[in-house]
Amino acid sequence: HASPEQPFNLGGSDVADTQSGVTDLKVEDGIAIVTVNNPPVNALGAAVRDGVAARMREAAADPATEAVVLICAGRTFFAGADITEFGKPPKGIPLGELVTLIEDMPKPVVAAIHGTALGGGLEMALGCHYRVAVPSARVGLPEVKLGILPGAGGTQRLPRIVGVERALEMITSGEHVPAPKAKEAGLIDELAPEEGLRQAALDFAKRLVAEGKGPRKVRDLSDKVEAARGKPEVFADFAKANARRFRGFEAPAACIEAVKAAVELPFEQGIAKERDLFLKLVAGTQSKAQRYVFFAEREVRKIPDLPDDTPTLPVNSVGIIGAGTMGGGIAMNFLNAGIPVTIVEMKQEALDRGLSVIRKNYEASAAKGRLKPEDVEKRMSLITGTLDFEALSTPDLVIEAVYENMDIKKDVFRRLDKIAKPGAILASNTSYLNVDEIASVTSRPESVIGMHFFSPANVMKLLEVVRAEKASKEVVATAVKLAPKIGKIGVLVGVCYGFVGNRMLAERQREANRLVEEGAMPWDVDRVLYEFGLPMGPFAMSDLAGLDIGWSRETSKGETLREKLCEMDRRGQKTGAGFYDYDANRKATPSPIVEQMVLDHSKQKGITRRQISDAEILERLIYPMINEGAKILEEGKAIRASDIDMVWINGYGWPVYRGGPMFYADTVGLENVLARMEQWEREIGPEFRPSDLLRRKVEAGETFTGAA
Ligand code: T1G
Repeated sequence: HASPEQPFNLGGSDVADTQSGVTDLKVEDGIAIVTVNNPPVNALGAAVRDGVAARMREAAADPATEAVVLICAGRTFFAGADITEFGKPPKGIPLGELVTLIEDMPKPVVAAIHGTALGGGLEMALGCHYRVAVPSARVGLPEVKLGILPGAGGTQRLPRIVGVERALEMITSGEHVPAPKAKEAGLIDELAPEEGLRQAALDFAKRLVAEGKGPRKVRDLSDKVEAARGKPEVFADFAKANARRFRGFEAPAACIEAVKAAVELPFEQGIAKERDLFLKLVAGTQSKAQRYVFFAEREVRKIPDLPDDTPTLPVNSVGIIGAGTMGGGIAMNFLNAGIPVTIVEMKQEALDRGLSVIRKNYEASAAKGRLKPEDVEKRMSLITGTLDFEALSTPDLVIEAVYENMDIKKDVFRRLDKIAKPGAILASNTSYLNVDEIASVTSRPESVIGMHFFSPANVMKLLEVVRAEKASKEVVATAVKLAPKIGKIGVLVGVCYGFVGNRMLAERQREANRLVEEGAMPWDVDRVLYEFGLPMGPFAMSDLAGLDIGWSRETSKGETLREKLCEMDRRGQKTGAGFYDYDANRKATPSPIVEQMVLDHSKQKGITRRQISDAEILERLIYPMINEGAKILEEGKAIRASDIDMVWINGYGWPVYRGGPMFYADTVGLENVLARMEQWEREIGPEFRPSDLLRRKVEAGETFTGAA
């Protein structure tokens, strides 16, 4: 599709020639063509809205104009309201009023859609009387992903065209619907040739005039909303069926309420209801968090000393060492992007198992309809398994995913250094270890970098790109730019133990274990984090991963709860018991055995247990993470606070509606975090010493993100 470099070829020179930032009107054979050009995505900022309103009024007043075509230059039709305007004093004609102005035009208005008509963009198209699109176009109402809902009539007009159920799905998921499917749903009237949208829209408008077809207002269509009248269960059932997906979010429930208003209320009152719900959400913390995340996801690509035009190296082939869980998951990311992979193992049996797991994962996706069967074969055809280490002499990028042990990794890199082709990028998937030390055993430290994938590597979006000291700018820029190409959010981090994510996780883990010794039960800690919005707490996570990772009977000292559980063969879900007891369906219940073990454990350590409130549990788990994040920023191991938040949202499932640990700290108030850390430093120990940056921020009355 179109990209910033190659604007979509709409056909007709005038569209391409429209000056940036203006809204142009030209009349051809009685058809007024209103062209908008507001790069990069034709966001509906105040100037654009006022421009379109003025052109529409001109077209309405011009007796020579019999119909109107609304089209955008550049990459895409309107991609929505201008999100940067939110939270600022309103300027220009409100979007809802502009949509109504278009709908009330005395002459038929045709929307000509390419790229993505999203949010306010689709609402503009719904204000038009007819819609023509190229097959590659996509339409949607993704406001819910910003913690809001369509605020310019989308919740009232969409159900009138596609029906209530489909509208509920589209508005609460924010999905992008391809134009051909949108046409089947009645959203698009005609598909235009990819290279001839402008002419097709013009011809469509001329036919309307020739056939005497005037404006067709969506607001007047009522049969689909009337059909749902008197069936309140439709909305209750939808909410129930999606409760898990909506857990913790405020916007989806408001979306449902707005669509319900489209069914139960006259149009104008439905619009008023939508407005009320929108204003409440847009002012709320959740929407601020989700808008912050939208921009943070794009900020991560911006590296101060690596301008956009930094040269990069080609990555047309990838070698992976190790076909275990990580190696196989990593391979899938490249296969999904159509990049061939050579995967190397030491034993045939491990190689065969690794390849069969990859195939099974794809077949499972195909079984769920997420992948066409032919794509399974296509992806599997791109991977070559071998025991021959020499096969790594050709790939542009080699990633080792071997056992997390420095000596083993050094040995692998010594061997790689001897055979990898000149200029190849040599990456380690290490989650903690010092990448500078790994680079030091090679003759090409400028080519060595960390690429830390998160398990399951084919699912988690986070990729920590670890910037080794001697890595060249080209190698770093290549790895950062590679991330979005393989569907990852790539965050550039510095070399330190655990980089950003796991270094902060260690703080939470230590406090989780301490809280259980002091008086909480493992299930209390898990519940508090689950209710906060994380997918699961640390103890449930340990049971899932297996308590015996890195544990062995020979070396076990039987001191920690985890070691004691392993010694009792309570190794987690896989043994039916760990911190929790599991039934045949792996449903977890708190274990009386573990409860007794915890009480004994505290006694053994001479700790008098106490009742610990949920609030204290939450603070003790999260504030030390925030403090560690501040240290990471101070040490320059992350470029910006929002990068740390990207790590936690995309690597650990931190709830997007809370913006990430650093954004959350801003909502709590840094002075409160500081006060607690000082209290615990006095009461518990020096590990709670507040970071200098945290202290400085509080003294200066500053925040980490400036977005809360
Ligand atoms: N407002 C302001 N800036 C935007 C923007 C928007 N809506 N969409 C994108 N940008 C910027 C983005 O920050 C980036 O900036 C550049 O454009 C390219 O974006 C009333 C209230 C359209 C699919 O949620 O999904 O309408 O980093 O890197 O990958 O009901 O942008 O270059 O400086 O993402 O090709 C609803 C959001 C708004 C769509 C293109 N609309 N945008 O993806 O490029 S709320 C959305 C996207 C609303 C009404 C409500 C994607 C894209 P920079 P990009 P891309």
